[in-house]
Amino acid sequence: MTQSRLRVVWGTIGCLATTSVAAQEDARLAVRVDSARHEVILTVGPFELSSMKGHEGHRDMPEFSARFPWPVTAMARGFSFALHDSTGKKVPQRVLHHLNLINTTRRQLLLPLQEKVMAIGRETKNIMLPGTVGLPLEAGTRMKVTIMWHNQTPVDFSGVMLTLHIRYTPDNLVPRPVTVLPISMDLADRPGAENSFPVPVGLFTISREFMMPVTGRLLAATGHMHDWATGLRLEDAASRKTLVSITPILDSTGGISDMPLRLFGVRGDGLKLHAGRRYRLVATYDNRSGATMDGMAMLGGIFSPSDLRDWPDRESEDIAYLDHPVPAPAADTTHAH
Ligand SMILES: [Cu+2]
Repeated sequence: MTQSRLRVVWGTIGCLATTSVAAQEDARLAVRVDSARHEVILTVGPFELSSMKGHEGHRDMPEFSARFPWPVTAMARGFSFALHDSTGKKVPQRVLHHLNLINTTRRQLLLPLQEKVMAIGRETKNIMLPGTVGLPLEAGTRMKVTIMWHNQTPVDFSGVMLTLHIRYTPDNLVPRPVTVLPISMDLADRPGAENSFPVPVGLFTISREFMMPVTGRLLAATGHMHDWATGLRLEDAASRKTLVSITPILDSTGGISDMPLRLFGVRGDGLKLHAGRRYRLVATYDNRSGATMDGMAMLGGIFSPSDLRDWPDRESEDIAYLDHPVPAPAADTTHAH
């Protein structure tokens, strides 16, 4: 594995950032509403992204973070995003490790961490839900955007701007869209810790079980994994039946070039998950890098709870993972992934 130095110089402050930059109301974030097109548009940048070939641990990847109030009461449907350099030329998505849009006022289903409204990785496609479903967000909701850069191309990019278009359905639409919320099932995530794990050389399988806290339908799912990942699946723990299976497409150097998106009838029944039932997440790697790597395995999806009132309160410290039955002490929830 190439241990090339990561060098990212922030456009406006010009310092070498290797840790989280918790900048509030950062000047590099602009938020506007296009009410004719029903879009909230986030523009972030500029960033100077030097080439950094090879994969390194997360602690070496610089992060950008900024907070903003959500501008409109609406049901978010999906997003599209693009990266351009200072000359207006398109920049490949491979410079992005991830971008998270976080709702700091609602917790996740399985962990007492803040809701990730969207999590975009280098392999994520633009996603748009039909207008019949949406994620409810009120005007003024305290949001946060975090970006982690990892320029894996051989090219340096200057003045990189990221534009994120978030499509919404207006609040007054009749009939009202079905409520969906993001769901994140993660092999390692827990409050106050990195959600990564060591992946030894060769074939490697790791699994984790959780007890579903609410009943609902999984409408769509995709994954986030690291180099040399070979698969991610969700099983019914009792019957061992595979419910979701995702196989990443790797390039010749083990990098993930495509992570399939699984749809379970976004307009139809979806894949039903039951409160009180055990599910198992299983990740497989075939690490041919020659050294132990930093792995991740997250199954992210869109989930429609049968009753939103069953969703754990923001104050709840409950953890659905069965390796972690005791609620953890209050921890920093400004998590990288
Ligand atoms: Cu990762």
